[in-house]
Amino acid sequence: MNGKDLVFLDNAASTQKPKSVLERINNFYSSQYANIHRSAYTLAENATQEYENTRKKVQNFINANDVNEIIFTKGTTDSLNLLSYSLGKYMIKEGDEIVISAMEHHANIVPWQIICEDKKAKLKVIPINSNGELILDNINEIITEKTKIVSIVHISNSLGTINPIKEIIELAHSQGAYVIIDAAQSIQHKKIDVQELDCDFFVFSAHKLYGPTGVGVIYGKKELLEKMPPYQTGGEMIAKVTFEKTTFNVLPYKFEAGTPNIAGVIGFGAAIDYISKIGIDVIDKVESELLDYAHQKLTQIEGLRVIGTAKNKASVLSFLIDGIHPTDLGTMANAYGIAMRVGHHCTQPLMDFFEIPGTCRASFAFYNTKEEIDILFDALNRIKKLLG
Ligand code: C6P
Repeated sequence: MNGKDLVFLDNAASTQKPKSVLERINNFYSSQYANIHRSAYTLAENATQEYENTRKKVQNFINANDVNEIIFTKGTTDSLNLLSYSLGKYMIKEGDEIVISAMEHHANIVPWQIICEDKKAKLKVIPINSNGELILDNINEIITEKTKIVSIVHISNSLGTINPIKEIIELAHSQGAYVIIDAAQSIQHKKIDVQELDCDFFVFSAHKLYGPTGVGVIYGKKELLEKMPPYQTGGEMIAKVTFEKTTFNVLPYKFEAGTPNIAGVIGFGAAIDYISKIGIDVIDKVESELLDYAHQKLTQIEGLRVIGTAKNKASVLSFLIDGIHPTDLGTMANAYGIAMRVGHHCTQPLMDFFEIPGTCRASFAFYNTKEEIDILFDALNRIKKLLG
C-alpha cells in the first residue's frame, strides 16, 4: 500500500475476510445457486438448507434458546431500524421514555429520535465521564417505570469502552423495560450468551465478524418477536394474502421480506465456522495484548492524548496529537501504508462531549501484530516531526 506493506488497523469499521468465506461464497454462486424458501427442486432445497444452517450456527454462536429467534437483516443499522419501527408501533405511547447512552452510534440514536417524535415519547441519555465510562450513580432517575426500551451499545466503536450491560439489563427489567444490545463492536471480541445476559434483543453485523457485508442479525426473545408487527412487507413474510386482508408468516420469516442476501448469509456461516475454530477466547486474549501494547507504546509519544480511557476496554484506541488535525494524521499515516479511520466515527454527540472534531482510531483484530503497532508508532513520530 503506497509502496509499503499494508497495516490494516480499521477493523472496527470492517474486518478482512478469510479465504474460507470467499471460497464458500464462490462455490455457492458457481455450483449451488438458487433462490430459497420457494421451490420444490433440489438445487433450491439445498440452497435453503445451507441458508438455514447459518441460522443454526448463529443460534449456537450466541446460545439462543430457539433457532427462530434469529432474524437475518442487512446489518446492525437495519436491525436497529427494524426494532425501533416495530417496537415503536407495538408499544410506545405518548409520555413513554426510551433510554440510550451518550456513546451511541448514530444508528442507535436517530431511529429512536424518530419514534419519539412520532409518538410524543421522550429520549433520555445515560451520561458518561471524561474517561468515557457510563455514569450509573443516578441511573434510577433515568431508567424509571416510564422507561419502555433501553437500547445500549455493548462496546463503544469510538472509545472501546466495555459497558456493564448485565447490570443495565437487570436494572431495566426491574422497571419493566425491554433491553436492546448493540453488539456491532462486541460480537467479534467477546463470548456472548444471550440467555445468560437475559437481553431482550441483541443485534450485530456479519461484516465486522469476518463475514460479508449486507448481512446482519437480530436475536430477539420469541414471545416478544411474536407480538411485534412486521417491518418490511412483501414476499416471504406472509401467510395468506387477499385483497381484503393479509396474514403474516411465522418467525423468523415474518421479519424477512423479499429475497435475502442468500450468498452473504451462507458466507457468514463459513465465517462463524472460522471464528469458532480459532475460539473467541483466544481472539479476545490476543486482541487484549495488542491493545495493551498499543496503549503503552503510543502514550510514549509526547502530546498524544487517548480519547477513551475506561478501565474496561476492548480493541479500539482513539487518539489525537496536539496541534495536528485527526484527518491530517490519518492521511499522512496512509502514506506509510497504515489504514486507520479518522473523524467522528458516526458518534457526533460523543465528539461534542469531548469538544473535539473527531479522533484518529486504530482498531485491532487478532491478525494484527505488535510489529504493526511499532510501524504505527514510528509513523506517528515522523508525522509529528513534520506537522507538529
Ligand atoms: N461502526 C465504525 O467504523 P453497520 O454499519 O450497520 O454494519 O453498523 C452500524 C454500527 C452500529 N453500532 C455500532 C456500535 C457500530 O460501531 C456500527 C458501525 C463502524 O465504527 C462504521 S460507522
